[in-house]
Amino acid sequence: MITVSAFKWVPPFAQGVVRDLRVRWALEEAGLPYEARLIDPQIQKSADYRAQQPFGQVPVFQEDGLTLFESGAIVVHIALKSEALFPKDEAGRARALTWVFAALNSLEIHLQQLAEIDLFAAEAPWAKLRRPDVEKQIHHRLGELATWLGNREYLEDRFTAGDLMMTTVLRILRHTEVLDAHPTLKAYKERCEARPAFQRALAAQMEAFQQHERRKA
Ligand SMILES: N[C@@H](CCC(=O)N[C@@H](CS)C(=O)NCC(=O)O)C(=O)O
Repeated sequence: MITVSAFKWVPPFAQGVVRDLRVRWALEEAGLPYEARLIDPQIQKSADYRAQQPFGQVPVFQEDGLTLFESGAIVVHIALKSEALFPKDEAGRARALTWVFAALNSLEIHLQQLAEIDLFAAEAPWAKLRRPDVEKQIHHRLGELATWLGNREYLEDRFTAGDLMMTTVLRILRHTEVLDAHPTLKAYKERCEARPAFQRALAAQMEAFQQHERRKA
């Protein structure tokens, strides 16, 4: 059985964007059953967990003695097993992989900076100075992405792991109104989020948090 590590609970600002969501979504698209392995800060710090994820983060993917970390690597590993995520032809697969990297390397690094400023340092003087430039750079990148997308439904000629990754990256902006300035990207993100596999993955992540909250109440 495939297992995916995920947090027992995170504060509301993080619920629905924790990175095990990408892996859950990929598994749902591929039709591969899995179990979530819920962890807490104590497990995160443990030597056993660090042997699986050197930084103590989620997600960790385990299957038949194979242990993987890094959501990008895990999604690619799953995509290689399923035509639902990677086209069968070599060129199509390479293009989809390109978009996985673009999401993580060309978009996420900028979007994550904004999230860290807003969610962890909003009142810090350095953050107030830095934020306008970060937001400007994000609008620039999103404008370029919107130009690429044009009237297409997806980044290539069909849904792939690249769209999965790009959607989860665009969700990092959900605490802002930044995407409102890029209506085609907003519609693209919502189109991908409307997929039943995404809805199941999101519900599964949220269910763990809700269960934890019910137990605490
Ligand atoms: N590059 C890693 C990032 C993983 C990551 O940032 N995980 C966060 C949750 S979204 C985490 O575990 N944070 C807790 C920590 O860093 O201690 C990946 O994509 O898997």
